[in-house]
Amino acid sequence: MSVYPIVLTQGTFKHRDSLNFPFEERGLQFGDGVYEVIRVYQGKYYLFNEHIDRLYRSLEEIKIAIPYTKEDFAELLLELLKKNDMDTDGKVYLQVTRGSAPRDHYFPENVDANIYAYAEPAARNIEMMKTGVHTITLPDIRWSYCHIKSLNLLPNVMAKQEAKINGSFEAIQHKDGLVTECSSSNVYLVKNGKIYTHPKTNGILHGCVRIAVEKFAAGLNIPFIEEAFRVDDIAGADEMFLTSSTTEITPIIKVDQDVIHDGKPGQITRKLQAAYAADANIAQFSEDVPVLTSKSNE
Ligand code: PSZ
Repeated sequence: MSVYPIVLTQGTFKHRDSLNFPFEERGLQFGDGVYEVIRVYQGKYYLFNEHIDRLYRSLEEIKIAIPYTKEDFAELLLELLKKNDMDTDGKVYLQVTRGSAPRDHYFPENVDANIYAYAEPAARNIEMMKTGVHTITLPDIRWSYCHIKSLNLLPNVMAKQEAKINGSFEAIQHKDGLVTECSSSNVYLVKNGKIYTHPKTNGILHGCVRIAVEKFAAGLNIPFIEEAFRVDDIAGADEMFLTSSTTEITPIIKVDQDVIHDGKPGQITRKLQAAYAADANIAQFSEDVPVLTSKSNE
């Protein structure tokens, strides 16, 4: 199955085939909107409030008003899973644009935002999380408001495709030699028992999994340092990993020509993966670290 049949649109539920937005649509013509991707495990949202909070921050930044409180929207998104009897691992994509109106750069007046959300199955990529991934480095050519989860993903798409062409999973982006984030994930470097990652400025998306990782690190007494590392630091890294709602915590074992930690995921990465699984109440897959209970990282 691709997408579950019932989708949420403008506050009501419809069959996915009956959705039709006009071609004069702000999201389509200007990328004038924002989105979220929320992880679902066994039919239950993970880091749900974090995603809702970020959605509302993004909307506020680009001045789109929607007729729902956070609680209303959360209720609708919960209903979406119920209407589809969703009980698998999956994800929900949701998008809000400034609406449908004749093409004009000025914001249209008295036009409703277009809102839709749909659910789809998505298995955890256990193999990738076990073995780790290869990455490349690229200059970060994006705009100055990367904390907004904007629909304008052209630079991200170009970077991700460049990674693929080079036989890699992701592209690590950098500005003036300082690492910001990957094309669709946050990135971290471990050195001497400490985790380093870019501070939560406008230069990166403030990842929901990153919030969780910071919490796990605190529970494990691992220093979490919000300081950008340099591309030059990568060759000497003890471990590296990336995070996103679908890749969870994935080890990075190669960056360009540099092999990280002999090409094997490191112990801190493994501990964080175990903490994630305990927190999300999902299967542990790593045998080389003790299984944590959810209590142990509270
Ligand atoms: O399924 C997918 O392809 C997904 S699910 C989430 C993402 C991709 N990306 C989120 C993201 C991002 O696009 C950028 C530029 N930086 C960081 C992240 C991680 O955000 P969270 O942890 O909220 O998913």
